[in-house]
Amino acid sequence: MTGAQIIVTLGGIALSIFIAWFFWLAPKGQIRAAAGAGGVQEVAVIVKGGYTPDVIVVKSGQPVRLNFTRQESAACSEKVLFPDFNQSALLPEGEQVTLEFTPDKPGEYGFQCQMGMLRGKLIVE
Ligand SMILES: [Cu+2]
Repeated sequence: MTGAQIIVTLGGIALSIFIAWFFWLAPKGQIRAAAGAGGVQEVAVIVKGGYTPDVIVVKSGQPVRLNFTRQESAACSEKVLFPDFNQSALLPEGEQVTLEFTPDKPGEYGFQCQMGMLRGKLIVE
């Protein structure tokens, strides 16, 4: 085999492994926030019959910015609450609403709609 063939073959194998991981092993709806410029950990959350992603992993002591976009008109999801951080926001349909705060203690913190029917979890490491 030539070098190029080896690279293509290895690339194919790596891709297969990634696809297997992605579909069978990766946790569904969980995301690890990546810190962008300025060290803000930014995550987009879609609100539609639930929160996607509904498990968000962030680092302690760094600001977190959550951009919620509600893609439904059901009254249930019109407000999102983070009781542990004293944060809440109204989510008008189709509008991006940003919540920003800095978790300073590792732990697991729930977030939910105002009736507690939709739930998600913020994991602070
Ligand atoms: Cu609700």
